[in-house]
Amino acid sequence: MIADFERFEPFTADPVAVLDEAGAWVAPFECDLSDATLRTMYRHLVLGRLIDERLTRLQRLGKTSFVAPSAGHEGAQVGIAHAVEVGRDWLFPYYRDTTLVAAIGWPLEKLFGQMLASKADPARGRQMPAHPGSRALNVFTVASPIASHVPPAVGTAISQKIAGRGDVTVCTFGDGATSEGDWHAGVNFAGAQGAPIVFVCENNRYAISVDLNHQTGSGGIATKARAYGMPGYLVDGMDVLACYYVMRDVIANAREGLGPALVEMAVYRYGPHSSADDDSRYRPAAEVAAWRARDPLARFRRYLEGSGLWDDDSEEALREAIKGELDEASAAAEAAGPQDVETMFDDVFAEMPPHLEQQRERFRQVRRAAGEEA
Ligand SMILES: Cc1ncc(C[n+]2csc(CCOP(=O)(O)OP(=O)(O)O)c2C)c(N)n1
Repeated sequence: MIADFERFEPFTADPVAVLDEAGAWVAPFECDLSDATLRTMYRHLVLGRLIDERLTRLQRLGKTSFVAPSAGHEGAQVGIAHAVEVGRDWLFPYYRDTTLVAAIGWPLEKLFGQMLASKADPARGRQMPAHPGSRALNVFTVASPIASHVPPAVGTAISQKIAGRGDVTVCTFGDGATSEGDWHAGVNFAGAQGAPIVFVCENNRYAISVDLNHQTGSGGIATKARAYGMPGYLVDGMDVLACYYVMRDVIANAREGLGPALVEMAVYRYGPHSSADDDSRYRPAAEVAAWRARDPLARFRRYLEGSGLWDDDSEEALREAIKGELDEASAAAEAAGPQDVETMFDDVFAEMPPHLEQQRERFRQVRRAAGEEA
C-alpha cells in the first residue's frame, strides 16, 4: 500500500529540506509552529549536545563503561521526538538515541542513573549503558543485537492496528541495521500487514568502521521501501524541521490506517562509534569537518535568529540553565549509589523458586565471608 502524501514526494533523489544550510526557509509551505515550540526544539538540540559531552566526560572518569555519542544526530532525533505523541505512541529506539529520549522528557536523573547503573536507574543496572527504556513513556528498552528490536516493534504496531485506537509505533536504527535479517523480516511483515509503524534509519554512513558503500548495493536506504510496498523518504537529517515535518505527516498517515513508511535521515556522527573505537582509523578528518559545517544546531539557530527569536543572550542563558540541570541530575544519579548486586535475584518470578532461594543464600554467605554487607 503506497500512501498518498500531499506535502512530500516519496523516493526523491535529493533529500527533503525545509531550511537551507544558511538557515533560510526553503520549503513550499509555511511554518505552522509556535515561537514557543521552535524555541523548545532548539533547547532540545542543545540539551542533546551537552548531554553527550557530559556522558563522554563520565566515561573518561571511569564512572560509566560505554557511551554511544549522538552528536550530529540531534536534528533527526529532535524532529522525531516532536512528531510522536509521547505516552500514546510506542518508541523502539536504538543505543544512539540519547537526544531522542531526553527530548521526549525521560527524566535526566534516570538517564544518568542508567548510564551509571546506580539506584536511579529504573532498569536496576541490568542493561548496558546507553540502553534506555521507559514504561511510563512507552519506550521499549534498547536491544543490543542490531535490528533485533524491529520484529517486536512491528508486532506492537500490529497490536495497535487490531486495537483500532490510532496509536502508532516508531522504530529507529542505523544504516548497518538494514543489513540484518531481522530488519528485512520485520519491514516485510509490516508492509504485508499494513501496520501503523514508521521505520526511521538514522543513516550516518558508517556501521562502526564499515562504510555505506560496503553495507548495501542500493545506493541508499529509502529506496528499499519499494520492495516492501511502502513509501520511502530521504530527508536531510541535519535539518530538524525537515525531519519533524516528514515524521509528522507519515505518523498522521499511519494513524489514519494508511500503513507503514520508511524514513531515511541523512546524518553524520561527529564522534567515534562509541567510547571504544578510534574513528580516525577509518574515515578522513576532512569528511568529518565537512559534515560538522552542516551542523543542525547552528543551522536552526540561524533560522531562529533570522526570525527574531534568538540572540547571544538567549544562547548563554540556555546553556547555563541546561548545565545546571545536568549538574543536578548527574549528581543525584551518582548520589543514589550503586545498585545492590543481590537485586539480580529479583523481578524474574512472582514467587522465587527454591533453587534461586538457595543460590541467593549461598551468595549471601560468600559476601559475608568476604566481609561485605549482606
Ligand atoms: C547482531 C549484531 N551484530 C553486531 C553487533 C556489534 N555492533 C554494535 S553496533 C554496530 C554497528 C551498527 O551500525 P549502525 O546500525 O549503522 O548504527 P550506528 O552505530 O552507526 O548509529 C555493530 C556491528 C551487534 N550489536 N549486534
